[in-house]
Amino acid sequence: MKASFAILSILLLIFISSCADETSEEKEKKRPNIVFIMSDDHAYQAISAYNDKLIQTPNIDRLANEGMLFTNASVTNSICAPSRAVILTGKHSHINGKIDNLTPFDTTNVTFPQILQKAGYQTAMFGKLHFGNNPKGFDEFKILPGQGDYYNPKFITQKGDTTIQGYVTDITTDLTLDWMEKRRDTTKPFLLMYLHKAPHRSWLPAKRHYTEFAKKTFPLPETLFDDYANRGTAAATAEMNILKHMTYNYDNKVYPEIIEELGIKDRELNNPIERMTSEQRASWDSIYGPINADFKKRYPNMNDSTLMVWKYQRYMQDYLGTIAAVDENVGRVLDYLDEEGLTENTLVVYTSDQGFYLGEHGWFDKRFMYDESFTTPLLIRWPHEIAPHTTSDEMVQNLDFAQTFLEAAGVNAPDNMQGESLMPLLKGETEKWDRDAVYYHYYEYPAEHAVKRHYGIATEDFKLIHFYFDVDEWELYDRKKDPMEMNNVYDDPAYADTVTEMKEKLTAIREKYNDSDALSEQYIDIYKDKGLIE
Ligand code: SGN
Ligand code: CA
Repeated sequence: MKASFAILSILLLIFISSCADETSEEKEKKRPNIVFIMSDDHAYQAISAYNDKLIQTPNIDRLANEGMLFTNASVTNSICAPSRAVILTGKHSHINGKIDNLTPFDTTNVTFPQILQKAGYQTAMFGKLHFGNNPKGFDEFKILPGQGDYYNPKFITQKGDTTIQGYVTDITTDLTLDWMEKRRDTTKPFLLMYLHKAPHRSWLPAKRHYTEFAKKTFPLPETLFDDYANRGTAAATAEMNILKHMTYNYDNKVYPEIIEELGIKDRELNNPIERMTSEQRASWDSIYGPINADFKKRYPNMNDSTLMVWKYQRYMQDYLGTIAAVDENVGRVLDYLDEEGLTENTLVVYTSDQGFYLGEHGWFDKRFMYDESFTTPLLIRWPHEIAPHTTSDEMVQNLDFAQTFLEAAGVNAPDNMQGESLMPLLKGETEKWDRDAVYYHYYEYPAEHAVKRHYGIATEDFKLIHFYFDVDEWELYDRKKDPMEMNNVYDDPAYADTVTEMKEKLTAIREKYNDSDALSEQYIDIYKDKGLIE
C-alpha cells in the first residue's frame, strides 16, 4: 500500500513537472524572434514603399505590405557608429558617450542584446558594426572591420579574421542564412542583427547590378542646384556638394589616367577597386571603360551644370546599384523565414543607420538635422501583432528600438533607457502614444564633410536648430509650408511666437534627456585633448 502510494506520488510529481515544462516550452514558443535588418546610408527616397521614382525594392516593400511603414522615423545623431550605439543602448549619444565615429564605444554600456541573451534569446550579428570593438551579448558574430569592403571583404570572427571572396552583400547574407540553418537552436527564440555595408560610399555594385544600372538615368531632385541662400553658414560651408566635393576617381569611378589627361584636380582616396581579382576587374572595366571613354570625349564641352548632372547620374547609378543587391538579399532572408514557418511570430525590422542626400540641396552624405539625413527608413513586420498595409506617421526614433524589442520579448527594460517602446503603435493602439517632439544632437566637427555641431528639436510642424562651436546660429523651418527646408524663418517676425515656443520646448526636452551646454563643452574638450582643435 505504502509502496503504491509512493509510486503514485512519484508519477504525480513527474506529471506536474512535465506540465510545468510544457508551459515554459509554450511560453518560449510565444516569444518572438527578432530580425533586425539595417543597411548603411540607405535613404528612404530609395525604397519604393516610400517613393518609386528612383528604384523598385519589392522585397523590402514586402515588410510594409505585410506590416507597418513609418513615415516619420528619425535618428538622434545622423552618423554611423553613434546611431548604432543609440540603437543598442536605448540612450542618446551624450549619455552613451559614442558621439562620433572616432571615439571608441564604451563597452560598460548595457545593450539590449546583452539583456536578451541573459533572458534566454540566442543572439547573432553579421555584417557592419563599425564600433572599433567587438559586440557584447552575442553567441556568434562575423563583422566587418570598420567600414568594411564591397569586394572580397575581411570579416572579424570569434575564431580570428578571415577574408571571403565575393560581394559583401551576398556574403553577409550567406553567413546569416548559414547560422539560421545550421547553428540555431530551433527550440529557442533568436535575435539576429543582419547589417549591410551597402549602400555606403564609395558605392561599388555587384556585376549583375552595375551592368544594369550603369545604363539608367534618373530624375533630378528639385534642389540639385541649391545655392544655400536663406539659410545659415553651416549649409553653405558643408563639404558634401556633388559638383564640388564628390571625387572623380573614388566616387565617380573615372580612371586616374583620364583625370590626369583632362587636367582635373581631384582628391586622392585609397581606391577600393584595387581589391578586385583580375577577373572581377576585367568585368568591371568592360562596363566602366566605355563610361570613361565617353566622359573623356564630353568633358571639354561640359560646364558646371552639365558636370553636376553627369556626376549626379554616375552617383545614382552606383548607389542604387548597391541597393538592388540589398533588396535581393533581404528577399532571401524573408523567403527563409517563410520556408521555415517562422514568419508569423518573427518581428522583422528594416531600417538604416541614418538617411542620406541623393542630390537634394546638391548634396551627398548626411549629418545634418535637415530632412533627408534626419529621417530614416523604417518598416516593421510581425504578422502576430501588426496588421498588414498599415502606416504610422508618429515621430519615432532609433532611440526606441531597444525598449521595443525588450517589451516584445516580455523583458523589463532598464529604467535609464531613454526611448519608448513602439509596441502600442505596432498594435494599432495609437491613443497610448503621446510624443510630440524629438531631440537631435550632432558632434563630429571639425571633420570630413565639415558639418558644424548642432542640436535641435522637431515637432510635426517645426524644426528649430542651433549651430554652435565656431558659430552661434539658429534656424527655424516650417515643416508644413517648406518641406524642402529652403527658408530659415528664425528672424521672420511672423514666426516670433513660434520661436519662443520652440525654444521653451527645446529647453524642456534637453532637461528631459539630460543634455546641457556643459556636456557639449566636455565633448569639445575631447577634440582638444586629441589635438583635433586648438
Ligand atoms: C567615410 C566616408 C565619408 C562618410 C564617413 C562616415 N569617406 O569617412 O564620406 O561620411 O565615412 O560614414 S570615405 O572616403 O572613407 O568613403 S558613416 O556611415 O560611417 O558614418
Ligand atoms: Ca551610415
